[in-house]
Amino acid sequence: MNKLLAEDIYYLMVLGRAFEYAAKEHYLQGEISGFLHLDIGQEAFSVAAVKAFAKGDIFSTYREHVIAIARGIEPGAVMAELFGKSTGISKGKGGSMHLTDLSRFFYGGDAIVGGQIPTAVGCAYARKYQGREDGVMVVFGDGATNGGAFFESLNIASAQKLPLLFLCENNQYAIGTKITRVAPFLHQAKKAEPYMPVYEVDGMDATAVYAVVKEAQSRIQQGHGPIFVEAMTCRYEGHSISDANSYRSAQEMKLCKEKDPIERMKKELLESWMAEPQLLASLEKRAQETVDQAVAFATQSPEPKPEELYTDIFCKECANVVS
Ligand SMILES: Cc1ncc(C[n+]2csc(CCOP(=O)(O)OP(=O)(O)O)c2C)c(N)n1
Ligand SMILES: [Mg+2]
Repeated sequence: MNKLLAEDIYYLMVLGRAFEYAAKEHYLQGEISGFLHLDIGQEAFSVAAVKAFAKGDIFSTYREHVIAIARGIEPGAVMAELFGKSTGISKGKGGSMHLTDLSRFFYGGDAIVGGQIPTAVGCAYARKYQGREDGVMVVFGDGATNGGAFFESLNIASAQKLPLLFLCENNQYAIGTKITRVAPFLHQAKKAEPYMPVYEVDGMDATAVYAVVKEAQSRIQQGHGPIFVEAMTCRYEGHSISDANSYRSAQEMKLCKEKDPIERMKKELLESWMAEPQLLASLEKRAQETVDQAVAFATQSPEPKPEELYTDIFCKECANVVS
């Protein structure tokens, strides 16, 4: 970590939060439809992990807007995707859970909980076969670690020494179900311990997340096989826009927000990196302006044309197989 990178991470976290609040507002106004899973409170994890995992392939959960932006996708192209517009990163056909940009080695989210994990294993196998060294990172929630495909993926990735970083975002909830009701322990890294080295990190601390993911990527690049990192986080909103979050007490939410990752990074910038308060204010202003422009871009963009309905649905070869 250096000062410039710390400022960039701070900027992206502020941008991510402003983006999510704007998405919420426009959803409630009826301009966005379908599912919408907000990342508010978890920005340190989403931004710092992606910034640390340079160049490699990234597979994400459906809670992915901030991850996609941190990977370098234009906020306007993400917002337009949520609006279902033709200028969206998936041409308006994917929506919130399917932001994909192959040019950035970002394969997007998956609406099937944990569905991205075996896909990432396949990608890691391919990368090893091709002799590419950057490695693959797959992001998933605590709830996804209860699925069978997760354990199968740990098993085969470990047996084949695949260059794969399993990155678990443990916000302690799968929709409204507390993880300790459906798993025998709070920390899900325990499940990976028989198979590979595991790391635990405070997911509300961007600097710590950055350091752990950087170290993990460099280790998987050395060919020793997969690594499991678990980051403890806290989401501020309900599971999705249609969840009122009524299963968490005011006290639990208060404790959660006391660890706010943006405030923490700001403090670190001011106290450890001697950042100028004016500089941080200008980053905050730029982040809000960028989000406003993203909304304007999405609003003014055209709908996909009806003749686009069947394009980009299957690759050409797959279409031949299907027909
Ligand atoms: C295979 C499958 N089962 C159930 C669902 C319904 N579902 C959607 S999100 C979710 C919770 C997942 O929780 P977690 O993995 O912790 O991710 P988080 O939402 O906390 O980021 C469930 C059960 C689904 N989409 N796919
Ligand atoms: Mg969860």
